[in-house]
Amino acid sequence: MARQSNGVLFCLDREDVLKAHDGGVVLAPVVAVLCNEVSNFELISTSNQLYLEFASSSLWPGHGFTATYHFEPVLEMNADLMAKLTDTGPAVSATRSNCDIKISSDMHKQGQIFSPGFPVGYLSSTKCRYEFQATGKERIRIVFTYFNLATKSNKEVAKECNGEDSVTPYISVDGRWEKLESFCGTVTPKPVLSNGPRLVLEFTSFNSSKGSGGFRAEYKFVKDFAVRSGKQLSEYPCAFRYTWQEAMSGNIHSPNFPGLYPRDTECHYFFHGAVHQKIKVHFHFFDIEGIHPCDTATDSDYVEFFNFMTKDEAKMYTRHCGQLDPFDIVVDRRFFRVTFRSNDRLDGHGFNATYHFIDVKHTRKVYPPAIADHTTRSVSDLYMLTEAPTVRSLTLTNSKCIRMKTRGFP
Ligand SMILES: [Ca+2]
Repeated sequence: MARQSNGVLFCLDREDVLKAHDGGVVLAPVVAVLCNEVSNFELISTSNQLYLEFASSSLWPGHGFTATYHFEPVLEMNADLMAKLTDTGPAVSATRSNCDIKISSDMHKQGQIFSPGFPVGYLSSTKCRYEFQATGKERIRIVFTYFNLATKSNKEVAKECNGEDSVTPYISVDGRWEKLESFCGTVTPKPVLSNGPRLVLEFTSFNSSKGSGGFRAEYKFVKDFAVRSGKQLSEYPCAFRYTWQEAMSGNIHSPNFPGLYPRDTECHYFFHGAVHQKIKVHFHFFDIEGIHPCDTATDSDYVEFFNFMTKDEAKMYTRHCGQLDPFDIVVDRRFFRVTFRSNDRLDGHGFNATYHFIDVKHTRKVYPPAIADHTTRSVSDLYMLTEAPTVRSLTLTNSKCIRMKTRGFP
């Protein structure tokens, strides 16, 4: 199917999708929903079963999909790897000819990695690859807990890492290894989250550390995209639900915030209020790589807001991208959805926001019975009025008159 130049591109509402469940049954957690055009997408199951579900209900024909599959043995921890993960002394790094490490989530769900010789120091002309492989919904998250690499200029932060000792993350995009921003100097980098089941960190030294200790980082195979709030829904690759019963207010943020968000990622945040509530979301920070109108023609990532649950309802949706000052979104309905979507190039730091379920105030006055059939009330009474059996009409504050039928009206 041809790629649309604008409009809704995420997979949630698409009629033609390929859904992958991490297990042998349809109830197994959904790890990927593919739609539109995708190439070289890789999926690694957690167990020896994977369930693919293809559905097409649109009126437009497509070319479908083709894929290859492999049955692979589970990687196991060996003595050499154990030594590399736990032995960080300078004697080991001096004699070790190969400091490359491959870590699968089958072995460890979390742990630490170090530069060679940490914390004493590393040698010159060293190159180490730390290769990670996740399964299912997991992504690899790296959080640096110590960072002190030697720089030529001895400045605190080297502006460009060219020719400097550095750590560089690589991710797999369309089957190619793509380099992300390199880290050098002494400022601790922000967390890194992979866009799929593979991530490589490459440590390169040109000079000996000269007293700089190197780096230490925690790795973790995470299923929650490092989103720390709401209830994660297993029927989507990345979705979280927020209800008024669980919390009247709280925080939401983009995957891996405050680090860069991962590429090719779609996350949904669903808000469910009570009948008499509206929803307000205040964005404190907003940095989504893209330019207006935030569509595919401009290669933009975006955040989109919806106030409808099904396609049949009256719709409101607005799309945002770029670096924006703090702003509010207020929805006079009990349902709200925020959808984040990133493409396969360029990154931003995402968003951070606070949400509130707000009880609509009932400012209704007491009127004499004689005018009970035609009276003027504020719009905030709307929810109450729909429950009242004797009301025949109401006037909104913008002077439009709406005639309503309610229960009990003759
Ligand atoms: Ca992007």
